[in-house]
Amino acid sequence: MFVLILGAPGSGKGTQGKILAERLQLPKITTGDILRAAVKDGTPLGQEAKKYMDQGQLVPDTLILELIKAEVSKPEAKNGAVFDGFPRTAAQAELVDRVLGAEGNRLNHILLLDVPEEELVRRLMSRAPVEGRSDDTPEAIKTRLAVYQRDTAPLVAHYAQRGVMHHVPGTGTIDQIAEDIRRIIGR
Ligand code: B4P
Repeated sequence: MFVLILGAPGSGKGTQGKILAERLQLPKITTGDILRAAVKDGTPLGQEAKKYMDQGQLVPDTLILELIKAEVSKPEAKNGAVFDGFPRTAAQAELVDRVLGAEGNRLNHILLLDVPEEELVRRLMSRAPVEGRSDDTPEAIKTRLAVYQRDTAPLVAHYAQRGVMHHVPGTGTIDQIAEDIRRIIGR
């Protein structure tokens, strides 16, 4: 089973993705974590990605498409995975469809976490002193929310046509939201 968790920055994708992947015993593929590890290790990808991430901009598709292809093609993701933080652009969505389709697979469930913007900002600002992420500054948060509306929100309309998208209210407790997701997926 392939599940995509879609939502704005701060909507709880990482939080719910972890719970879901553990429950379904599937690998979780999180482009944000992979990029942050590359930045930490100072790899060529990390050095380039950092310039965009610190500003709250998306890392360009030219840098990220190969990374996504490699992750989605890994043997451990052959029978399913939870995708968290990608696809974020039309080109990434097209690539995911192509790589899954080549193996006769498709996205089975798309979960859209709905959270109002004031709550998103509150969560990201309260995380800033705890995790020390360089993109949890007021300027970068503003940019990330605007980039989400511009580049990622259009994917919602694209996926809505497939009939596998579910809106999940993302403002309850973490456990309530996880329970909603369990009910939707049926597992
Ligand atoms: P990501 O790591 O994906 O960061 P994000 O969108 O801000 O979401 P995050 O996972 O941190 O937050 P979450 O909603 O789980 O991307 C970071 C950057 O990497 C991007 O800006 C971009 O530059 C780059 N990037 C990543 N993927 C890319 C791609 N595919 N293409 C191009 N660039 C890419 O949770 C936020 C907070 O809310 C948490 O602190 C959590 O504790 C809290 N929370 C969760 N659920 C809650 C609840 N129910 N109630 C209260 N708080 C809750």
